[in-house]
Amino acid sequence: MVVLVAKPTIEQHQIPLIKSPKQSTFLSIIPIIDLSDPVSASTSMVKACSEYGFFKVTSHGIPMELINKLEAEAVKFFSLPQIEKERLGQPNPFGYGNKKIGANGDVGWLEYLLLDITSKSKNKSFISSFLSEPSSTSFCAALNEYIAAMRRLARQVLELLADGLGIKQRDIFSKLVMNEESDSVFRVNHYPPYPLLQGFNCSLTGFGEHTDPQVISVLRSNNTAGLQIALRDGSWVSVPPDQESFFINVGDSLQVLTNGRFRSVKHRVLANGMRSRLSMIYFGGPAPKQRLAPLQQLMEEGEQSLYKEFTWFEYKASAYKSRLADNRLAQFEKQ
Ligand code: GA4
Repeated sequence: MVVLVAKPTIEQHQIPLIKSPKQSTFLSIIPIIDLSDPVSASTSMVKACSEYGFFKVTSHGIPMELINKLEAEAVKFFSLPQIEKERLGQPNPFGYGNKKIGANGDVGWLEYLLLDITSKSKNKSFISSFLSEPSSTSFCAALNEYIAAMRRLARQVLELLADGLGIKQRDIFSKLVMNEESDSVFRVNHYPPYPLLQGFNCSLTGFGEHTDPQVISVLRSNNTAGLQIALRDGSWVSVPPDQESFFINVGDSLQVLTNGRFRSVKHRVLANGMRSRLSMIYFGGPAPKQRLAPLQQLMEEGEQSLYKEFTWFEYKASAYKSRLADNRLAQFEKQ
């Protein structure tokens, strides 16, 4: 008997296609910050955050061994049979997710693990059931060690940013994400290959365009391209992958704290079709009751706040009602 199985079509997944980037968009304008020279790092970081809201850090001191260990555990997890991963339930928003991003209809060509890493979190049910499987002990150990390293790196970057802005209180930004109640998230994204697209000159949307709501995001990916950032003129630039460095994104909260001096960068990921991409992102967020408003230390005489006051709790509640591409800060802007 011959069983005809319909070839999976792109439309079937309802995932938007994007024209593949020209090689020229890879021409790198991405600022590279060498952390071994803190004085020049702080000045160039401020420039990068104002111009792009994005930069790459080198000489970060995080051992490749630790990075590779977590990557290998993640690859092992995503290689599990689909049924086993699905047994973990639907993300709410934390957990294992496949193609659906958030709760409002966004989709992408990826599967992911989204973890609540707030130290005081009571919402640990997903992590504990997932991590209580004997097979995940080594994943759990690698995650804990890696997340601790991400917190330290975020702290270092945020302190250098305070230095670069000439703020005496070095921990003005970093204390927001180092606080025990800081609402931080960790995400591992796996963009599987999609070879059927070969020859079509287009890519599937892996993760649609958006800005990150938190203060800062620290991303590391394997050597597969896909990440793009939007410049001020709206054009997209491809970020050449570099598995030995970390990429830093300014989030919406840091844009507010700096009264728009720093730019929360719009970014997206294209699934390139031929090779799988794996990225691991730490999102450093404030505590729920943290009030978000431009820092007094930065305001010049007569300068008005661009934003109405709000707490991270309020911002997050409204962010979770939004679609990925929405301008989430718009409703908090002063007219
Ligand atoms: C974007 C940044 C982080 O990945 C994330 C995402 C979150 C989710 O996947 O649950 C959101 C998205 C992100 C912003 C708008 C809402 C919430 C999906 C979505 C449609 C974990 C986050 O904090 O905000």
